[in-house]
Amino acid sequence: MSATDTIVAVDVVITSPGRNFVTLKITTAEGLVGWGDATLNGRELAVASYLRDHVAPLLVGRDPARIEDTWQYLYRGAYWRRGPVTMTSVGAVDLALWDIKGKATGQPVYQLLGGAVRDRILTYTHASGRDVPRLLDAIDAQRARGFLAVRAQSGVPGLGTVYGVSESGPGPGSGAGPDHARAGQGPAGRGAAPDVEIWDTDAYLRHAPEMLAAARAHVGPELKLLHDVHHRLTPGEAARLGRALEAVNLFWLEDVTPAENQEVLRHVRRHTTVPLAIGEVFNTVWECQTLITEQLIDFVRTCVTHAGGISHLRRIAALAEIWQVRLGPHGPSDISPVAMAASLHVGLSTPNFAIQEYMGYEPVVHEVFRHAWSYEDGYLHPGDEPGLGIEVDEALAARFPYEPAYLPIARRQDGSVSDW
Ligand code: EZ4
Ligand code: CO
Repeated sequence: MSATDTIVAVDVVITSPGRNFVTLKITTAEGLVGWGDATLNGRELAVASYLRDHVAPLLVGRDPARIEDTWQYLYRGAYWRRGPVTMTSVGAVDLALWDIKGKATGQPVYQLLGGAVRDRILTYTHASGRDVPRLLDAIDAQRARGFLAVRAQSGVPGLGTVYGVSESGPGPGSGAGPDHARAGQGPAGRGAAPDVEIWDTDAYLRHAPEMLAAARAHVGPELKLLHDVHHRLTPGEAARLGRALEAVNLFWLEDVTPAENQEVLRHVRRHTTVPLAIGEVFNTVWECQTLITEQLIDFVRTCVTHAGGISHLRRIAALAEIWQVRLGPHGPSDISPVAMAASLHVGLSTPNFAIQEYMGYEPVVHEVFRHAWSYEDGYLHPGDEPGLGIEVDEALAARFPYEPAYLPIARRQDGSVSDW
């Protein structure tokens, strides 16, 4: 890429190999191609339109080397800013430009970010079961594939389908090799409208400590155990749950409350020492600011694609580092392997990066998005290909047209809508 290279094309690729992915492709005059993930689960077409209709025309003719200036232009230059649709779009552009800079210089992106500070990145995966025995089997299946950290979720007695719990037995990964981990439960069900699940906080609070104590007793002291509450509790309930879980020695308890109100975490913090992780639905550093600077969380979970790309995730990491908060980014099967690549380049080069979520992908997703990153024995590595290390098979992608799909919504026993 010479100083005179310019962006000549900006395309949005929508593909649905089992689930929907939106991918940004930026092409330069010198023939370099950069890829970015723009997938926002259940709101895919809003991001596609934002990119196609409002961003692509502004990028053509710009210098692809000016990553930071382009970020400032799209974020600070826009009157309407923040929010998941905007920040996922900005993130996709940022990823694609880092990919181009890597290819232009022949370097993997982690080298451009300062080089490796670790040899490999600890990862955690999911295990779930309709009941505790099935959960324990699912945990065993993930341990057999080498995972050293596992997120445990189970059905709740008296309730039907519970979010994050696979209906189909031993959880993601059954039958697939560890580098082809599978997403057993699709968090977004295909269909014209969201499924409805019934939620009962009291039933959950009676069950969760028992379920997680059983998991700890089953696996022994070493395996890292995590649990996700998906924002369903009040601060008081969260504090009580945290206390009840202290003997389980969790690696983290995730998203205990809807954290728009960052201050409520002060209450949770005063009452329990359980490590807290929050942030997968946050889109900027400002949404984490109080949580980080008051040390109200131990791990910040912002996603490289939904929080404005590599450039912005690095800023969140830098603020968090000062306050001894570590990164544990979101990595579900509803972000594409392009986002996973970007997260791993940040992970290899960021001192306070603790762990990467890795739910895995169906085999066909690994074929559409060929990637240099790899999984081995509980750890991930971004690989050493120039840029992000991604090749998208556009012909294969074109064989899987978009299908509407939504995350479920939760209603309480009385019919009212529950918090996510
Ligand atoms: O619910 O990615 O920690 N991981 C999670 C995920 C999210 C989905 C939402 O699209 O909570 O499973
Ligand atoms: Co989560």
